[in-house]
Amino acid sequence: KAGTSGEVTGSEHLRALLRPLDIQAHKGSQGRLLMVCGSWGMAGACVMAARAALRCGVGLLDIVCEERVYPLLAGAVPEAVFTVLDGPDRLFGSLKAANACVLGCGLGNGQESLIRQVLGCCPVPLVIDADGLNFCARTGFDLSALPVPHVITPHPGEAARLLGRSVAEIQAGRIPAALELAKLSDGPALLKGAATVTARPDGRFAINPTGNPGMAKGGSGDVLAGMIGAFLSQGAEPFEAARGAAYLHGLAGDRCRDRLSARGMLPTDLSSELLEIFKDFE
Ligand code: NPW
Ligand code: AMP
Ligand code: MG
Repeated sequence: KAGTSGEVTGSEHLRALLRPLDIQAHKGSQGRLLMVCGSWGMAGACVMAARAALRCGVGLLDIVCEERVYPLLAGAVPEAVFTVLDGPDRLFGSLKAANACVLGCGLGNGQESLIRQVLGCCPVPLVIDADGLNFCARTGFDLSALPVPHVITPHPGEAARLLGRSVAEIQAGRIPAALELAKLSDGPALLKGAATVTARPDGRFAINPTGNPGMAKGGSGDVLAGMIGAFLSQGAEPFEAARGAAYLHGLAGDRCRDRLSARGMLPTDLSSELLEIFKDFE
């Protein structure tokens, strides 16, 4: 289509994201990421996103959550600092302290006011996934009006909701759908699935060559959202953070398949595999 141009993401794009650590690095210089994720019944989504972000090197991880999931999350992610929500003031304080925020994984559809507050007052770059996207589709929230850089990460079901189409229609034209999503949100849109497409509003897009059907398991997308959030919090440009994280996520998936089998590998294995990949980049 006129005005569009695509390329395949390669290891050079990942290398550009994985800058060597400064000898003077301290936890305050390695990215401070806030997660507004997880709810009763879906605490695991937050745990998987959080662990993936930590494996990508964030210096500080903050998690905002409801009181009843706090004990679960705190037990599973001891590195994180928690804010148990009891009002908008505390939420704003957490957002202001962060360098980036991940919104939506495992939030469910009962957290409208929390999502509205984050979208309304977040002063830092945002990754919007899962129920953050479902909220926008349901309420017609205008993503293009967000005043901060933002990346949206729909799977084909979420993309169908955002564009008011069927999953089959999205899958029949994945590149045009990703480009349309990028225009709709006025920011990078990452359409997940085999051959993930990351598109920009200006018509440029990247196809991801890594990944396999062993990743088609609940939780894989939560891992990816945490990884993108980590790179954003470390100062990466949003499109580069998204396409580089997709490549890394798929590479971890391919290595897990080779080591563990496509059938048996789990989303949590992806985060562990990152350790081995990073050793090759250091
Ligand atoms: P169908 O069936 O083909 O019409 P939902 P969710 C479609 C959290 N999680 N190719 C497909 O539609 C998430 O973070 C929590 C084609 C499918 O049925 C969310 O907050 C976990 N179609 C929440 O759960 C682990 C595809 O979308 C439908 C497709 C709901 O998220 C799991 C499902 O989408 C989960 O991550 C593809 N590649 N991918 C936890 N442990 O806490 C998706 N579809 O209804 O948005 O449900 O993705 O599970
Ligand atoms: P979600 O549906 O949000 O859990 O996201 C699933 C993640 O797994 C996305 O990053 C997908 O791109 C990836 N994934 C799922 N199925 C496949 C597949 N068949 N090939 C490659 N990647 C996949
Ligand atoms: Mg998901």
